[in-house]
Amino acid sequence: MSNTTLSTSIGMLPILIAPNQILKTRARPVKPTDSDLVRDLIPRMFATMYDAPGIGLAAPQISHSLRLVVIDLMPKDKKQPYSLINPEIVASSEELAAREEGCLSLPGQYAEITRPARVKVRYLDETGAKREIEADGLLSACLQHEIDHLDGVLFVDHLSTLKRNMIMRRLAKEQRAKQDERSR
Ligand code: GNR
Ligand code: NI
Repeated sequence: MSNTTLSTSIGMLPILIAPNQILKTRARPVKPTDSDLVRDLIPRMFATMYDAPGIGLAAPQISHSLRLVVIDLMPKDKKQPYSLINPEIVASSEELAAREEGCLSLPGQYAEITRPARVKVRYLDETGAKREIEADGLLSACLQHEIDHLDGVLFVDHLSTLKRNMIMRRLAKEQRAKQDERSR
């Protein structure tokens, strides 16, 4: 079996790399008629995220402009998977927190991002049940990072134009070098 066939059969999906118009677009809400699609996408999004590896993945990153996110912080191989449909931040703390962020759509790029320290997020789980999470620390940053993706926002959009341009140029350069390696 070819490599491409293997990743397809396991259900993994290619991750879009910035700049890409889908990553800059506000995703549409999931509606009841999307249930078959969402049931198919959730396990494939987890497979893609664990393989990457990453701690979160938003549907626009796999070319589906839908308000759907998966998260698993995976502390010492204890899996705590969350599937979030139509997640909304309903409260944010005044207090801010800074943390180093990365993104599977900006591979190899990292920056310290300041965000509200705590958030309350309302969403539907994979069974369609209404849920709420109150998060701080890494989960809070990850929830905000993923919900940003649904609004067409990347972590670099929280930086100055100068820092954002530096990161985007470095990413383009590294991606060109990778492409050159592949075509050699
Ligand atoms: O794997 C990821 N790590 C991460 C670290 C700090 C804050 C957010 C994240 S999410 C990121 C995976 C990703 O790109 N999700 O969209
Ligand atoms: Ni990301």
